[in-house]
Amino acid sequence: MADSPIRVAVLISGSGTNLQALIDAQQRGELPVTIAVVVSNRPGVLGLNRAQNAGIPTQVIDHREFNSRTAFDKAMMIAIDQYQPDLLVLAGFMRILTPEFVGHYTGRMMNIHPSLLPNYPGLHTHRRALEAGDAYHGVTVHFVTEQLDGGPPIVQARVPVLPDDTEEALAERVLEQEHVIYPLAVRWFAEGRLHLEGDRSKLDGELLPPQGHLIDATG
Ligand code: NHR
Ligand code: GAR
Repeated sequence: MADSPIRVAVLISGSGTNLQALIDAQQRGELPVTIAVVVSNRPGVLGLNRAQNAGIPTQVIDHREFNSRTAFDKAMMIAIDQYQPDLLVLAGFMRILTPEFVGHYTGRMMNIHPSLLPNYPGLHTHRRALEAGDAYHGVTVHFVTEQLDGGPPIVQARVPVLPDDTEEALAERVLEQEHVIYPLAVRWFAEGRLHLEGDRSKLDGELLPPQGHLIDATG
C-alpha cells in the first residue's frame, strides 16, 4: 500500500498551463498528490476552467475586493485552510504575499519563476533577459520566503536565447521547461524527499547547490 497522497493547493492568476501540467502528471500516475483546491485571485481565468474540467474544487478570492494586502491574504488563508493542504503551489500567481501569509506556510509553499534566479526577480523577466543580451535564460522552482523570488531554489532549467528571439518566442521555450520541472519538484516534495532547511533546500538528505538541481535544456 502506498502512502496516502499529499494534499496540494494550487494558486493561479491566469491561463494555468503549469496547473495543467500538474493535473496531467497526476492523471498519468506520475504525481502522488491530490489537488485539493485551485485558488485564483482573478475571476474568469482559463486556469479555473482547467480545474473544473478535472473535477477540482475552485475558489476565487478577488484581490480588488479588499482594502489591504493583509485583508486579502487573511481571506486566502481562511479559504485555503478549509482544504487542509500539505503544500501550496504558486503557478503563475501574480500577487506579492505578506510576511504573515508566508510565515503560515513556511517550508510548504513553492513558486515557479521564469528566470535563472538570482537573475531577474520580479516581472517582465523574458524582456529583461533579451535586453541584457543573455545567451541563456530559464526558469526556477523555489521555496517561497518573505523575500520576493529570493527563497531557496529547488530546480532550475536553462534554455538558450536564440539570435532572432522575441519575448513571446523565448517565453514559450521557457514555458515548455516549466511544464517539466514543476511536476518534478512537486513530486519530490510529495515523496518526502524535499525539505526546506533554514535557507537551503535539501533533496534526499543532501543540501542542493545554491541554484538548485540544474536541468540543461540548451541542447
Ligand atoms: N510573495 C512572497 N512573499 N515571496 C515570493 O517569493 C513570492 C510572493 C508572491 C508571488 C511569484 C513572483 C514571480 O514568480 C511570487 C513570489 C508577482 C509579483 C508582482 O510584482 C512579483 C513577483 C511574483 C509575483 N505583483 C504585483 C503586486 O503588486 C501585481 C502584478 C499583477 O497583478 O500583474 O503584487 O514572478
Ligand atoms: C509562467 O511563465 C510562470 O512562470 C509565470 O507566469 C506564467 C504563468 O503561466 N509566473 C510569474 O510570472 C509569476 N509572477 P501559466 O498560468 O500558464 O501557468
